[in-house]
Amino acid sequence: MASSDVARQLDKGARPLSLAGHVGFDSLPDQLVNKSISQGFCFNILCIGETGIGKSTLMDTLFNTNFENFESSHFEPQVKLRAQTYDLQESNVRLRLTVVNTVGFGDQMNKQESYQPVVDYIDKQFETYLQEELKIKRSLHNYHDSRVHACLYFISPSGHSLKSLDLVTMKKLDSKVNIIPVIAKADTISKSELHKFKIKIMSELVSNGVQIYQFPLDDETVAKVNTTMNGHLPFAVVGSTEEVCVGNKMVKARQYPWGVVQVENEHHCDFVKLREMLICVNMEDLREQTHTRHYELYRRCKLEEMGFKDTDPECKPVSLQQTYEVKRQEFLAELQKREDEMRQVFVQRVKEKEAELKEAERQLQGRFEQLKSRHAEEKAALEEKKRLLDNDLTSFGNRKTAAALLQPPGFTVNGKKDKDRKNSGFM
Ligand SMILES: Nc1nc2c(ncn2[C@@H]2O[C@H](COP(=O)(O)OP(=O)(O)OP(=O)(O)O)[C@@H](O)[C@H]2O)c(=O)[nH]1
Ligand SMILES: [Mg+2]
Repeated sequence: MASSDVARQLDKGARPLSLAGHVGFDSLPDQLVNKSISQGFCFNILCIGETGIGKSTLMDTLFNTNFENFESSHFEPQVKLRAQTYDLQESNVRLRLTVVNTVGFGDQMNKQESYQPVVDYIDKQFETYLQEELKIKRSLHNYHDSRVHACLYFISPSGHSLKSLDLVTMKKLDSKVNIIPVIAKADTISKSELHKFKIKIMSELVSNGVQIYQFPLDDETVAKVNTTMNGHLPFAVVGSTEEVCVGNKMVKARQYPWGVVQVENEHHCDFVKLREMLICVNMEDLREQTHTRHYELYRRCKLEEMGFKDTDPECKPVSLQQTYEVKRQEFLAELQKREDEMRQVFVQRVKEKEAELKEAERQLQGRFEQLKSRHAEEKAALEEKKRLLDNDLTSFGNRKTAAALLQPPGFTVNGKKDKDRKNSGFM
């Protein structure tokens, strides 16, 4: 146990005792090893780099196998991610390896959003894990962890400087994943240029505040080698699945008209350093960092977004249960408030509608009264006319009677007319 751990335990009041004989808990590390071996391991690598930069070749070279490789076109409308999972075995250790490749990275005219699908992919894996963790019935022991443990960022061997796409992407990812930058196709750059290029890249990363993964120094057994390797970053790598005869041995190499670049020769490139650091020495640290640093950050932000906190505004610790209760009360109060508001709005609407209906009724009544009075007026006028006509009729009847009385007997209006007609010669 490290001395700092002992000190921490002493602080908490633990009492050191010496054992009189062997009890057997010194087998705990062996128990852990056995358990881990039977469970198997899982490791996920994300390769980010332009189309054709050598991602697949490097993966094949690293794991000494032939993964399924699809050549990407340079005409993808946007960046996509393709994940493939393989079960590998070395001695009695099983490794479930997922290789995620960017497809179409750096091929679009507008590269502003190129990093977004990568960020989304990483977040989605964290989210899936978080959802599993938050389940009542969790099955984390046989859960296929798809969180990205290492991100190999392939830098183009231009010898100049990083592209803005590289800086922007790495900056967006450095709090989410362990970034290990590598200079791809390092056989295409001369030794002196490579040295300068490495220095330039590191200074650009520092000046832009990009945090790349540093091989850990807290474990004494690997602190020395890790310190040396941190000084070699970014690794300049060469990939090849071809074997060339060098001396009397077949080695992985790239053969050119002027010579052979041996992948595993440390004078030729940093491939061995990368393999050593990524697979042999720091694979477990990469997995641990992913869980304790990057996932923890994602989880914290997500839970805070959902309103959970460890302390109240007065910095007193609050439990999840208390936070939940407060949230529940807030929610119920909000619900009640909304209900009251809706009720008020409803009452208001009913009142408005009632007023509208009353107004319409009043208008209708007014119109009815108007029509009624006009009708009465017209009726009175008609009655007056009728009365006058009746009067006329009566007086006419009277006059007719009077006229009939005044006529001499045998005189008729017709007789007069007959006579008149005879006189006028119209017969
Ligand atoms: N000079 C040189 N060529 C390499 C190296 N690694 C790969 N290549 C070549 O580069 C070409 C593309 O390699 P891939 O490994 O398919 O590249 P990729 O990044 O996986 O390509 P996509 O998946 O299509 O984006 C092939 O012709 C490889 O032989 C290297 O280290 N040096
Ligand atoms: Mg590929």
